[in-house]
Amino acid sequence: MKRTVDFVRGFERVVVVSHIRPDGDAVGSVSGLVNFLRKRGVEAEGVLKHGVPEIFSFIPGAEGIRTDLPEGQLYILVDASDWERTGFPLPDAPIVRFDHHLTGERYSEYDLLDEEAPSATSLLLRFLRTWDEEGIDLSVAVPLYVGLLTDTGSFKNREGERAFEDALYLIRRGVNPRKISELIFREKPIQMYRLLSLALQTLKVVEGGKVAYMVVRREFFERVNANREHSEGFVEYPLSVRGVLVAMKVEWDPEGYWKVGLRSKDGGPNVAAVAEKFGGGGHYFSAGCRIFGDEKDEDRVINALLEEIRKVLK
Ligand SMILES: [Mn+2]
Repeated sequence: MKRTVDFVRGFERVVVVSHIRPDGDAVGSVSGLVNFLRKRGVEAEGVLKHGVPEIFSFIPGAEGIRTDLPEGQLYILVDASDWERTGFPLPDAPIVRFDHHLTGERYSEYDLLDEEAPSATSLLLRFLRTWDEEGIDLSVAVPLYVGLLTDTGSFKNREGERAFEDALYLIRRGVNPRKISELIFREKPIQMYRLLSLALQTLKVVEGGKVAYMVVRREFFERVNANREHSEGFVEYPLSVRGVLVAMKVEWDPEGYWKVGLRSKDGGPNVAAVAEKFGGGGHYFSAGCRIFGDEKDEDRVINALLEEIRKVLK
């Protein structure tokens, strides 16, 4: 931690980048780190290829995140297992990776990888506390809290103390947890529920009640005038069926692939092993992958996934 702080300190122009189709942890990591670096006098830029989802636009600094990759002396890759996930070509400058995923690429001896961290922002919090605790003001604490809250599924996905210790630390820095939860979970656009009502009609429970899945088809988005942001978190619905151990959401992405989200409950199998079979990755209880192909392949894609799920269920 200390060596990485000293390394990053040596740069004047730093670019912070995370993955395509960013979630709360990606937006929180980029905004929190950029806000901190700017206060330290570093010329920092935050980048997300697909921009900031509307639901996270309240995060301090979100409005300044760019969708193109600027020149920098150092690139910090956050919450992503490899640079390819940013959607940009490799830059001609050093890269360091701060991440909490099990798998992926190493970029430098200063990479910070901690699979125990409940979110990338939790790892980032340790980094920033090592650098200068006084720099963690509300403009840094709020984005870090958003990453922690969303990546832990509102603390449903975590056991042990760390996520709660981090939350307490950030609350003591001024974060209002009720207000942030309301902004994220009680300010949903109505299209999200219209899309959900269509997707729920595809909900199936198989494998003797242990596996549930849901499909989000292209026509659903068109029928209710929804966009890709509106299906975020849908995998929670098949997962919350009583008795289910493994859940998946299978969604057609107009860029030409099936986007698959996988979740496992306490006592369930490692879904990262399933995602890895299809070139994806993630964590034991939460993983994802992309399956390239045709929109008409829906049944074939689902069957291939179910076959791998059956193997890890044994
Ligand atoms: Mn994350």
